[in-house]
Amino acid sequence: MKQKIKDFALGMGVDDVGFASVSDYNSPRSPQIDSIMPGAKSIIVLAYRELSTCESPNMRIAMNGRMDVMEFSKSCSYKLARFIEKELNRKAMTVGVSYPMAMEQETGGAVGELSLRHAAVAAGLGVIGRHNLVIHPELGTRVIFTAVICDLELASDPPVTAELCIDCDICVEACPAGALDEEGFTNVNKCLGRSQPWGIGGSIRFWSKFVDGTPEQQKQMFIDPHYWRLYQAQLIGFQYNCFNCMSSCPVGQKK
Ligand code: B12
Repeated sequence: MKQKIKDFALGMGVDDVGFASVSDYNSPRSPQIDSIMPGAKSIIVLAYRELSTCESPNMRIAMNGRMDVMEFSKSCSYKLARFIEKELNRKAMTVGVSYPMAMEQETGGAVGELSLRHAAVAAGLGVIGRHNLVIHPELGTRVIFTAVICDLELASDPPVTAELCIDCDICVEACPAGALDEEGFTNVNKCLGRSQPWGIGGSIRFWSKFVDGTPEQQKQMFIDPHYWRLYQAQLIGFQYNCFNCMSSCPVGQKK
């Protein structure tokens, strides 16, 4: 059964596939799987190579590469879930790259429904590196995940036991926000402030200033490119302005 699912996924162009039994998924800060899908038995994790766009000094090009993966992955997850429902006659639910996300005060809007890093590690797709990202044995750090949760009983794939992170600390030095200074923990506020300047923080700051401004100041704020960037981000979704921890990692990269 696992081979049938794997062949289907790889046939669509997914780079790698891993299986995790729900009992092997342990992400203490994430919601219980049952709250997403009662009766879920397994998580199928799909891995996609991030293009070299993440190296571009032009952040629109870097983000466009991410949006390509997101669009492609959406179609792959959906097709795999349909395959499980139509061909295997079982229930399946998809988990996307990043959003929609719970926007609750308790989580600070920074906890996904399913932790794809914990799921990927449980599904034998890699190990966590110094940058708190999953390093895949072949794709290195340049890997993005989605998942399909289903009620098929599938055994977990063997975990990756090799220590893939080479402790070079290049990611730590490359982080412009110092968000990785403390080992085993990404400082969310530091990362967000630098990586999503047109995200919720930027939006709140803009509108808070706007409501206190005079009509002339408000007019100036609307003709400032900062507002145009906020506007664009709101139209097309989360816009990352930094990929350094991912692109600087030398593991698995061609010289
Ligand atoms: C919210 C979020 C963020 C928040 C971070 C919140 C957080 N602390 O996790 C912000 C906006 C800061 C962020 C930044 C980035 N993100 Co992000 N993010 C997510 C998202 C949507 C949810 C993560 C979540 O639920 N976190 C809450 C809980 C689970 O985290 P936690 O337990 O506190 O995790 C900490 C530790 O436990 C440890 N950790 C995490 N997983 C595991 C697993 C094991 C086994 C162990 C031992 C430890 C460990 O790392 C964390 C350090 O604070 C996921 C998608 C998803 N649904 O999983 C993508 C995701 C984690 N992001 C991803 C990426 C690529 C990025 C960025 C590079 C941004 C970019 N330009 O793309 C940076 C990287 C920052 C970094 N180096 O840590 C990828 C990671 C891919 C990979 N190879 O690992 C994911 C999986 C998206 C995807 N579908 O591929 N992200």
